[in-house]
Amino acid sequence: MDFYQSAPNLAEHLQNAFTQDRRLVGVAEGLRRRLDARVFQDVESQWQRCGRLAFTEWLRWSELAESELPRHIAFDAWGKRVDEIRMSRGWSELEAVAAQEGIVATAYERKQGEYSRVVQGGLLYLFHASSAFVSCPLAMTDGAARALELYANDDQKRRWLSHLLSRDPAKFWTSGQWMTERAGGSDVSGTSTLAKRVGNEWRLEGVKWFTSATTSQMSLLLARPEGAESGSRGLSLFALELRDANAKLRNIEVLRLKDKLGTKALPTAELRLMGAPAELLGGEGQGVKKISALLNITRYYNSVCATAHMRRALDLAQVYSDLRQAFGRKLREHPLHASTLARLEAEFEKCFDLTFFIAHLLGRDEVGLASEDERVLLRAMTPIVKAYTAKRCMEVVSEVVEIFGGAGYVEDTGIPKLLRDAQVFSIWEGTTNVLALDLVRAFAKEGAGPVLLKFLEAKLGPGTTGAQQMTAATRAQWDFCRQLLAGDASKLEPQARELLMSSAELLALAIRDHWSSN
Ligand code: MFK
Repeated sequence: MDFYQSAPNLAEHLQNAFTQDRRLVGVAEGLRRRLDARVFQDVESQWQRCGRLAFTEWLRWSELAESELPRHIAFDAWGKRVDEIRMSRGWSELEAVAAQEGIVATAYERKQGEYSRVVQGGLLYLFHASSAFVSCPLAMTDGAARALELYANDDQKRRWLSHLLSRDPAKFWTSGQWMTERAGGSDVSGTSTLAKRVGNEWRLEGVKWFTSATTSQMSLLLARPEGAESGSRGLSLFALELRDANAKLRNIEVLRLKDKLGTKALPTAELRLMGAPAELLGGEGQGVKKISALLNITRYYNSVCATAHMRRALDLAQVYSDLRQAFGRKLREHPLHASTLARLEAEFEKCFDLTFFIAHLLGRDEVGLASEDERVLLRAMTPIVKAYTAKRCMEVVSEVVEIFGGAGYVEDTGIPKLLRDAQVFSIWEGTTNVLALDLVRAFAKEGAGPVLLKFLEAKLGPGTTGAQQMTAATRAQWDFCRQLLAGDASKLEPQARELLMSSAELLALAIRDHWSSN
């Protein structure tokens, strides 16, 4: 009889993305000890429901969104410019799910106090890998909500936060974040979008080169008010509503959709602003500083999504290891295969622990409970964890492709897509080098070096359990970091990347027991 390999089926073999995930269950146990019983019960039952949906309904919607890619309809049949972005039903259903589950709202309702970001992180983590990258507009929506919370006036908050934080799909809006331009790229000092005063209004003119939430209802962006100085210091933060009451773009033209390596279901476009009406946020100036509030949230999302992406790839590899027989036994029964899987799981666990630790710090900061040291630690760990999880994600997913052998290289198994999508995490919201430089900025401007050193000393210094768990490799990283962190922050740049990666390894060891300790 002919042989056909059975495909790994997540719903059939693992049932629930929450209950089968030892790390997430560990966080839930930590929350059970820390939250009021009724509050915890609601979290647990929501995570359980989402864990089931992630392997069933949401997965089917995401597959539909991936098979019906976004289309830009520039003109109608009669030649009138319409600039419609046509999306799959799968995409709309997933946006509705995101609103209903309160993936953004949970962080602002703050029902779980300092743990609200952890609860939200769990929801996003369960959603991401079956979301066809609806997680991307959610990241920007959340970042926009944070920037509005910090910088908008009462009227702007009332008009916009009520949409961004809604759980009603009919009312829910997503927001874009438009920074990148043709000349500038990561260096926003080259921003050429001009903001002109026309009567009492601001009107924007320019081209935005990467806008990943083209179907959003609003966006935050950087522009230079007429007459403002050149360079990044002359930029201001603006918000605009993209569409009028008839859903027609307001003085915005879609130039084209990007043909990207991955994230194909996500409509990323080039846009021309032709006098688009906008509003200043928090007055003129300090645009980069203000949009950093948004960036730090989207970088946190990037960490959660990269970690979730790794988990999905590993789930498939784990199932396949039980299904596939080669050389006389299941893959899992081969010692080399088992040790390869164990190494990948260990990489994933470090990423998971770092990500849910910063979720806790972020939640503490947002409810005003973080100490000054914790605030600075969060500032330094945000770029560290973003860059580290992105790089590990690519390595782990690439190994998973290998685990599937030839099948991993064939498109309709769905495995190659995982690798293409993994590459985005190290580019989106700042490349590894941009983040290493952001870490140096945190050292130079916020004194993050001594704070990080003090934190690591307390967890890994002589006599601690962390010290006993150190391997020769982490001990060498510890010596390297100690020397650099105690030195002159202005000389760190050439070694900033090694410093970031080594700090991540040490931090992962330091906070490994965060959820199991009391
Ligand atoms: C999933 C879908 C993917 C779809 C495809 C995606 C492909 C890629 C698409 C994209 O374009 S994503 C967007 C990528 N772009 C970025 O993430 C921006 C990268 N560049 C940076 O992050 C630069 O470091 C930065 C623009 C911030 C540098 O700008 P500046 O003006 O040269 O920085 P400067 O002068 O050091 O900082 C200005 C102020 O902001 C300072 O405060 P003060 O005014 O008080 O001195 C800084 O301390 C503050 N600041 C900067 N970064 C900060 C920050 N504060 C807090 N946190 C930060 N992270």
